[in-house]
Amino acid sequence: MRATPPRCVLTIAGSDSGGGAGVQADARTIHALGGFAGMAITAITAQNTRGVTAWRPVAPALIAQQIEAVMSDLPVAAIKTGLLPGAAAVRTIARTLARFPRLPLVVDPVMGATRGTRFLDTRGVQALARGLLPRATLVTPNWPEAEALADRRLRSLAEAEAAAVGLMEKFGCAVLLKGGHAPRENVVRDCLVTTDGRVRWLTSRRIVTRNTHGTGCVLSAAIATRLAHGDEMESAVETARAFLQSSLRENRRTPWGGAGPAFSGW
Ligand code: PXL
Repeated sequence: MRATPPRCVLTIAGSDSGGGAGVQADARTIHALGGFAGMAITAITAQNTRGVTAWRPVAPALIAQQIEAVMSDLPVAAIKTGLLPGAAAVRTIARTLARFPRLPLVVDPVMGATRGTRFLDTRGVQALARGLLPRATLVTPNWPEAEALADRRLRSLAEAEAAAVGLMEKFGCAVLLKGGHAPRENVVRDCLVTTDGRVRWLTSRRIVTRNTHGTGCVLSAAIATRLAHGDEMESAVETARAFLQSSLRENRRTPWGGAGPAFSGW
């Protein structure tokens, strides 16, 4: 018996048929960290560890109806967004979430798949910047996504840090710029800028697996779950990074690799 019920977390994200990313990775992560996952599916992808073979967006009105169904019933304590399939979907989601201004919102600004498929075009990125990021508690761009949001190339850690600070000032939310896509070295350097202006570099050893798609999904879902439990931003990010690293290490033993927690008991 638990003394307290699990905290509900709503993930607004795409479905990955291979289970590596999207709502499938989010749900495993949320459950592993003591949460309960509600899910609003934004797109359906046909994919496996080798890549995306087809995908279709879910109509914005149906995305909004899923969000409303969850929010009108479950006691949601934090929200995360992942794959958003275009400007219209972003605008509808921003409008729907405006009714819940106090809930922590983690935005993973997914623009494409690790292996190339593009999900969000330039208009979608603009809609994200106008509608959703000003409402976010935290945005978690990888290096290329930060370049798109800041509208400039990032060629050094100093430029990355300046861009992360600039995004925090522009949108008024915390920024976690993830270094997994940054110039290759055997450490991963993430830059966290909180809304008090504090900058912290978080480093960890790079963990190589056969297939690391879904790392961003796991990280943002883990942060949202920790925020749902009442953690401060810095501590939520540290716990989520440690969780992702242990999941990656664990998944080196599966034949297919992968980012999220494999399954309980593995
Ligand atoms: O990792 C980005 C991502 C998010 N969500 C879904 C995806 C992917 C990448 O493939 O398929 C559903």
